Amino acid sequence: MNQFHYEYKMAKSWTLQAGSMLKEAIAENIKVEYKTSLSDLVTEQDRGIENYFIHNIKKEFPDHFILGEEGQSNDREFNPYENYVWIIDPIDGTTNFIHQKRNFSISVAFYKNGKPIFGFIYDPIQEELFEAIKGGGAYINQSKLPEAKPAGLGEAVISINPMWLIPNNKFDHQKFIPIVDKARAVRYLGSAALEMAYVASGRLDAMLDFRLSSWDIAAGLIILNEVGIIPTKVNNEPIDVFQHATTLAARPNLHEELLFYLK
Ligand code: 2AM
Ligand code: CA
Repeated sequence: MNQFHYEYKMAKSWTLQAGSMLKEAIAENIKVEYKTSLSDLVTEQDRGIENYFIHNIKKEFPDHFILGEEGQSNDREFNPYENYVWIIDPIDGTTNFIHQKRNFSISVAFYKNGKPIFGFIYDPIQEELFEAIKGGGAYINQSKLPEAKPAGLGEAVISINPMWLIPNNKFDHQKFIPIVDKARAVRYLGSAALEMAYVASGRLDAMLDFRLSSWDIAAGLIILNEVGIIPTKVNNEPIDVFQHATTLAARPNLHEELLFYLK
């Protein structure tokens, strides 16, 4: 990792700075725009924070590429499996940012030739920085997160996107009935990145979400991996961070138990 120490140091300082900017922004009037529908929101902060990262990355690392949710980097076509790639979600949980002014995060990950190097998920309201360097363990602020322990569904608090619990064209919603029935409790936070960080830190025992994008999961995958949790798609196929994916991240045992109901 020594090789990427400078990238890591810069990424950490940009992420914390971006968090401060978002914290300031929620005290102001947030202007909302719609992307594809009334529930697909974007704000000038989504674009502003993404541009902040793009500006800094291009200045420091001009040969690196950037994948950001708002797509503002204007990178020419590139093969993510053969380059240095920064994967940025400037605000994960934009709806929460607008409505709740909390429960959102900044997700930043750095990959080399398709392989994870490091990732950050920052909740600027709680001032919680989840981070991991591949092979170096995962941390919340300065505290190392322990290896994930097994758990059964009956003692698990799990996060499910409610859209999966109603008839939908992606998945048979009836498969979730026994899961909701048997779980100790079901929650939904609304920031996929934070949900992954919460699974890594034991606040949630599992999270399930659909059709997530690279920027929603890139940092979370690295952090989870460091505590011994390997997220998969809900059909148990491996996740390729550069493709859309359903996501099932759960403690050992619970992952298998959930797959049993989802098959
Ligand atoms: P976002 O806030 O960065 O869009 C709940 O909405 C979770 O699903 C969030 O992490 C959100 O990320 C993600 N998500 C992915 N695609 C989405 C979409 N088309 N509309 C709303 N949320 C989406
Ligand atoms: Ca976003």
